[in-house]
Amino acid sequence: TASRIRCADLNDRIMSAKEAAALIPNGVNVGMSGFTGAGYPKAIPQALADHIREQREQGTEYKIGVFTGASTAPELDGVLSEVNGMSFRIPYQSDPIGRKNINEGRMDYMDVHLSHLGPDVAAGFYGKISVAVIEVVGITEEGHLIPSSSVGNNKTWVDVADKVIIEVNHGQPAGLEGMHDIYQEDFLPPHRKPIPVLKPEDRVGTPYIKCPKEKIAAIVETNSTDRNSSFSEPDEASKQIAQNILQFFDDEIKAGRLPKELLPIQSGVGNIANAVLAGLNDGPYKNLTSYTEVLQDGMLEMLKSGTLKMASCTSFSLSPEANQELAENIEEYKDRIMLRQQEVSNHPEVIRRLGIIAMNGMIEADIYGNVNSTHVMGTRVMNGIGGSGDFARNGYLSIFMTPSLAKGGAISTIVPMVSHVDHTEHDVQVIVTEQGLADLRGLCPRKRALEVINKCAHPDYRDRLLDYFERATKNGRGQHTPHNLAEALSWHENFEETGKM
Ligand code: 0RQ
Repeated sequence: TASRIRCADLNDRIMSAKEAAALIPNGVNVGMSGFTGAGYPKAIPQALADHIREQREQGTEYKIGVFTGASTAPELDGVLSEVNGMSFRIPYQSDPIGRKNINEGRMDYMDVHLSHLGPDVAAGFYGKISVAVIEVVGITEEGHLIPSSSVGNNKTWVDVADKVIIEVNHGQPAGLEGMHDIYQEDFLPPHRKPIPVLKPEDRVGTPYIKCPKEKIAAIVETNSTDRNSSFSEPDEASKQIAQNILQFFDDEIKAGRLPKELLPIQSGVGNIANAVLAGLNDGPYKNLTSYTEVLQDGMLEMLKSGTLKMASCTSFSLSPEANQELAENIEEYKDRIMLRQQEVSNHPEVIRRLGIIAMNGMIEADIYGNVNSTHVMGTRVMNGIGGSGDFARNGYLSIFMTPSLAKGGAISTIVPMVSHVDHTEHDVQVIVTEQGLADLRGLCPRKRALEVINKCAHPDYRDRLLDYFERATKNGRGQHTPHNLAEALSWHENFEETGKM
């Protein structure tokens, strides 16, 4: 079915993944498509990994820098991590082998706000990106690219690369065409203009990525779906977290601080976020909107039930079952889902204007409301900050959620001082666990501490936290944000030494 390549001039560039991978020189930076397991190239990274292995057997170290939208899948991050073929990786990633390489010091990784990466690359902060490898569902008559299940940074990669290598994936629904909105204005100062998104559903660009035909160096045809994993059924803790957030929304509506359709919601990745969406779907809401980066199962359910009127995102992150639901009913979803590039889905200006309700998972929070989203025990990266900072800093409401315990109770997710800071106390308004919800708006640090400890900490750790705080208020040091510095990180140290905080 060659009809997905509608531009006959490009037929001579169709080749095998192996031939296309050979066009990627040793040592270059490559911009690849892919965002939370959706829309990543599926054949070329594998062919490249084979090439890297062969080169190594012949004595040549062959590595590339890999820039994406966000996390990908075993076919990209997995295979390239396995051959240790990435000298540099940015931004958000979640591959288990890649994570091991990073945390054991074999791979350089840099974590950055997702809205920043595209413009910063275009500005030249990261050096040259020579090659773009992009999955699409098709190529138009003019040679423009129809993105697949994610947009991510694809527009930027195509703009800045000298060579563009395309994977046309026949396994992605052709019906995705028309769901994308690619903003074409310049993002670089001093030419930046206001982004005219005044409502989540506003279209401000074109449904395809413009690409000069002469840049297209290779086209590889593939036929497979995104390899997304299923979400686990919400457990009791997740359900209780969802209930606590729903109660908070009710109270905010009653107090006149939120309209009854709420404000556009953003929801992070992971099982907890998905459970919160399920809770919203079971609640009394109708005609909500969403302006988010990832559309996961819970949001598709909400679109189906009418709880959600429309969703703007940059990527899908669906289970195989939800993927099938989308593919089979894509015409019904078409004008209710929009996929934008991540500079726009996560743009501070738009997030601030629309008044987004940001809901993100976290690793831990401290008693003053600083949040760690990325590092286990301060040193080992989990996934990355993703878009949580874009939304938390700029949203109307910034909510962080987690169960109060991790690893079977060996870890309290509420600690005296976070072991790594992603979101400072200034960007965090609400912290929620299954124990309760701490509303930190308008509270000074000492009051925040009592609110967080009393509402969110697990009873097994609550008294120890209160004891820490009370002793800190009597130690004769600063009383704005009381701390016992030598003890502040002792809980993490305990865990590293004994396996329990
Ligand atoms: O580990 O997988 O070994 O069981 O972390 O934790 O509780 O299942 O929660 O799936 O919601 O993920 C912060 C990682 C939470 C995620 C994080 C361990 C826990 C488990 C997962 P196992 P849960 P979730 C939009 C927004 C940053 C990016 C972001 C994340 C695993 O939400 O990556 O928000 N956020 N982006 O056991 C040690 C602790 C722990 C801990 C949890 N305190 N210490 N381990 N875990 N707390 C999307 C994008 O930007 C792309």
